[in-house]
Amino acid sequence: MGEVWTGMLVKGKKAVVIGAGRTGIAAAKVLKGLGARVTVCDIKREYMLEEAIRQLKAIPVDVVAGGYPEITPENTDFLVMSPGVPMNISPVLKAKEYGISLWSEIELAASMFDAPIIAVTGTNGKTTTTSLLGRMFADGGIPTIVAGNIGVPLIGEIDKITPDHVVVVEVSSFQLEAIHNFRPRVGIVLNITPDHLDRHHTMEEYKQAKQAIFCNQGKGDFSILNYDDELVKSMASGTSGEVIFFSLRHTLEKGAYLSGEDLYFSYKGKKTFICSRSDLFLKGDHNLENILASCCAALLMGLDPGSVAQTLRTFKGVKHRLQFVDEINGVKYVNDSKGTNPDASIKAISAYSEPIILIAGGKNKGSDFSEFADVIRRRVKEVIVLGEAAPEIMQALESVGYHKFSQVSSIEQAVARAARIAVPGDIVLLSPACASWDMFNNYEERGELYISQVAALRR
Ligand code: UMA
Repeated sequence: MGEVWTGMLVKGKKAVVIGAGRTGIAAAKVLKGLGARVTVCDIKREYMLEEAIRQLKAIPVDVVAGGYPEITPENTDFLVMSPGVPMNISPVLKAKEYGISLWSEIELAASMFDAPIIAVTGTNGKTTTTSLLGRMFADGGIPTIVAGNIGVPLIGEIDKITPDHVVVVEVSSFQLEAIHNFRPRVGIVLNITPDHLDRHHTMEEYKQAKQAIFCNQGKGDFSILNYDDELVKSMASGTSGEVIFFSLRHTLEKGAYLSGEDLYFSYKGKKTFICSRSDLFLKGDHNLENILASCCAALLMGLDPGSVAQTLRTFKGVKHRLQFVDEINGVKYVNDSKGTNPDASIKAISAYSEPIILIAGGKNKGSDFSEFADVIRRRVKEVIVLGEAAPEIMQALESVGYHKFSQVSSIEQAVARAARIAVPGDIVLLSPACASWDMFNNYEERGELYISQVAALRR
């Protein structure tokens, strides 16, 4: 355990982990390994947690299913929160009342190693940026760990991390909500548009959660911000780290930017050419933002610009994000299951000039669909809606005078209908603008089902 570990010694302590998902299981393993007495609890009933319980019993730790244990100072020394668990549940309120310490998994994990952290947040582009940075450092010959909201709990990776590593972590607003000491060497905020308002309630609260990425930064740390996004730009005054911007529209004295068709990085009076836009494998303005932000972090951490440019020539993006699946009878099928809010799906639609058949819908996270509907009206040939949010999306479409939609009840039906109506030259795009949680455990499951249904069209 690293010297930065300033919290309580874990050995012999009673830890309650909330949530028996990927994070909870990984945290339980580590805490048990460190000698803690661990209880994992989850609101889901036992029959819904069969696989998780099997894994937890094998560690072995205690499990409480179908609710939470009563938290008292006698039975709990500290709580560990999974990201998806909100901060207003009874165990958290009790812990606060009794002064029992409360850890978010990301902060607990970060306190256990000494390697520098590059933390990436924002509404959209986090996963692409995190993956790209991981590739840049690995290509630059630096031992690299990529973890966090990207699907790999950081706490499960700590055994692999040495002080020579660079740790690239995708952090969500959920994870940032519960931090106290988390201090990344480099913090990146890509953009902020409405998302997760069912949990954060207002944009101001959502922004505050994102801004927490900088709250412990100081001398020697870098705060990388999007100059073109007013809300993000305004965070510059709220950090003690060195502010570095990136921009698609402005030439900067300090930061990464696009000038004509070329990408540059300026720092300490020196302007460095990175590469031309045409060299980039990833296309689209939204990806250019992710790329410029990544260049800032990579170059500030000492990577060679030639090596960074080489990665940019070959990096192909991430699964479930505008992922080309197949071309069948002249129709291209694209999986953007990771488009879980209207803004992400608007960007997905905007990435194509071909006629689009869009598959959208799922669980709404408190988003408004009016702008999404307006973009659909202008760019989309037909929409196939599904999931809990289908009525809201259809209503938004009708409000903008768009009627070319139909409703189905599954991804299987959606793909079948899309294949029936598509003509050569069309793109069938799954970009739901919603979370997957009404029908699936996560967006990966939704994307995998889409991919398998597209594959079935060939049979
Ligand atoms: N649970 C409770 N009480 C609650 C809420 C949930 O007991 O009030 C239980 C659930 O019943 C479930 C467990 O908590 O069994 C799930 O915990 P979790 O939601 O934290 O899920 P994990 O599997 O641990 O995955 C989490 C992140 N999930 C969320 O933030 C919702 C994953 O991000 C992340 O990859 C993983 O940790 C590893 O760090 C996913 C995500 O959708 C990709 N993130 C959101 C996004 O990107 O928009 C924020």
